[in-house]
Amino acid sequence: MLRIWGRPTSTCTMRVLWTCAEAGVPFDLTLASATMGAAGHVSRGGAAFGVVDTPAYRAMNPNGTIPTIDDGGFVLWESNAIVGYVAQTYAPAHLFGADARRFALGMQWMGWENEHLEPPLHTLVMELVRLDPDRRDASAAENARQRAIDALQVLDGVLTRQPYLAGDRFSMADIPTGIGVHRWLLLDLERPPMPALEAWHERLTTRRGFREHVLPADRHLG
Ligand SMILES: N[C@@H](CCC(=O)N[C@@H](CS)C(=O)NCC(=O)O)C(=O)O
Repeated sequence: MLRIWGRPTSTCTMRVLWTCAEAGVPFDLTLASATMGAAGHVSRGGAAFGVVDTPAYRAMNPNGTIPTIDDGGFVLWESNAIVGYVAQTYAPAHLFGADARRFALGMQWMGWENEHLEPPLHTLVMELVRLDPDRRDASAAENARQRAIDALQVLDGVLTRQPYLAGDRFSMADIPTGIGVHRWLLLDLERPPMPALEAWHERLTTRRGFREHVLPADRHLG
């Protein structure tokens, strides 16, 4: 069985969990993290799940980050690489139409998400939720809000012309981006309306893998 190390509250881990659900791949999840545990973020006084600092884990993933997978002895880290691997190996037709161009569009949007959406979202979660109020920086939060809006307008523009990011049907391109947008919509801040983006997000919320691994409120903002 595919083994996954990570935590269900990490957007990077969620990408892998949702992809496995889409692909129908059973998995065994070992809770692992240096920064969060059952009681939330360590900055709130709770203990982290750990595991990531053990020699055995570092031998698999020298970064000490999550997620990592082991599929029958094949070890892989970097969540988007894992999404691509699971899609290629277990569900090419479902996750990219078994088409090289649609696969490449998936890689494009996953790389874009890491580059343009993930950094401002990380800042917003830290500044609005996780840091002690006396350590927060309002101008960093506002700057991140603006950067997130700029990025999301790119998505909204594409989604006014097509229902999904790689075209007319759901694909792996929608997974990391959909998780980022879901988190954005949960944050307590001012958001300009983006109707095409919101309608796409609504479509994603009907998927079983999304409902199981992304929708639960306790996966976010803890
Ligand atoms: N680009 C890497 C990022 C890995 C990463 O930084 N993961 C975060 C969670 S999203 C992490 O390890 N956080 C610290 C922890 O929980 O120990 C990926 O996509 O896998």
